Amino acid sequence: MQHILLTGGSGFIGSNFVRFVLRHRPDCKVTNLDALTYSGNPQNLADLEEDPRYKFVHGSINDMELVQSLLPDMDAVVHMAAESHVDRSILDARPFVETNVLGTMTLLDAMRRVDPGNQKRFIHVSTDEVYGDLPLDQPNLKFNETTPYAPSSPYSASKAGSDMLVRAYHHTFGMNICITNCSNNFGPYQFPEKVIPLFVTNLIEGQKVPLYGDGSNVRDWLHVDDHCEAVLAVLENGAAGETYNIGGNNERSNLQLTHAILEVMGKGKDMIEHVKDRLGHDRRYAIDATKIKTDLGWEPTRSAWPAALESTVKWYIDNEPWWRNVKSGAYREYYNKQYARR
Ligand code: NAD
Ligand code: TDX
Repeated sequence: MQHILLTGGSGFIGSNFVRFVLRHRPDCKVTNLDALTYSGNPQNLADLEEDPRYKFVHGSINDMELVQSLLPDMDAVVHMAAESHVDRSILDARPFVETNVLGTMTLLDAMRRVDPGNQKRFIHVSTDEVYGDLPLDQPNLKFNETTPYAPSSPYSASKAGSDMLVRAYHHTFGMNICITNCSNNFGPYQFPEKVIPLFVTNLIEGQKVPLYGDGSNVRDWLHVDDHCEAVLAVLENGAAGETYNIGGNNERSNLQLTHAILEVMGKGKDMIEHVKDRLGHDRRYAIDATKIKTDLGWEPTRSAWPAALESTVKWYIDNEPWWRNVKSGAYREYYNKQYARR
């Protein structure tokens, strides 16, 4: 039996990962260490409260003593805890450095103390944004594992910093690590500050959708369950010290995405509100996922549109109490601050 310490398991990808692992590896146990920041929500895993294979620990990855006390029972760490939203990093970069850089370093140092022989695996879940962005007029260009890092937002700079630390701890101390760099995820339980759940829930509420700039920016959309499957494949079979890019092979401009959501929801283009662009807005992300396919046999099977988008929209329609609760209180303050300026 494999016992995984998952950080950030109460967030979007983390909660989907807990469910995915317990469904596909019934012998596994998962302990979720989560600080329950604004994006961490115990409701995301309410259905697993009675499952003896799942345990929740409320705490921060920056708490060295706590992390050290948890590690001896674990076979592996899957590190997802982060400040994850680009727009918030533009408002205030500090929490991004504290959690993404210093928090990752604390985890790595705790691993070294508890596991000096490097028996335990450490999977660092990162983003394609560390590579910067691609031009819109050269569709053949994609990020691969040798693309130089060129992060352009405070968020991606903090993730790049954490990736570099993880690489350095492998090089210097021989730690048994892998890094995954993934494209934009979508699916159930995504915090509605991210574009798909924001647009879908706005439309259910009868509000317009705020499209940044001219909507020409391109993202590569991956269903969260495809991402979870890829992370599990890396955990089980990835080679120590290696990086794996994970993508959906599903590029869309934000305008195409918005039109697709409007169509699925039966709404007109009059619901689009063009607002001021994001500062430093990356133009295009695109992943070349050849390495993970060749080495680990993984490729996306759940991300194809329109089916994957339709089922995601349906999830938000069917789970209105979940997102109404999330969109109340402090979130409203953030939303008003974010969009009042635009
Ligand atoms: P999220 O914001 O939904 O969840 C983050 C979780 O981390 C929350 O539960 C939060 O409470 C927890 N957390 C934050 N600070 C913590 C701390 N100090 N200690 C313990 N827990 C803490 O984010 P997400 O979208 O699920 O992203 C998960 C990971 O995947 C992140 O590392 C992100 O950079 C990466 N990623 C996300 C995407 C995407 O499209 N969402 C794509 C590629 C990579
Ligand atoms: O209101 C909006 N209007 C809009 O046009 C929002 C919130 C976003 N957008 C645009 C900006 C981006 O081009 O939509 C695109 C997607 O935006 P986000 O959902 O904020 O995602 P992005 O900035 O691309 O980053 C995401 O993918 C990589 C995740 O948030 C990161 O955690 C991940 O690393």
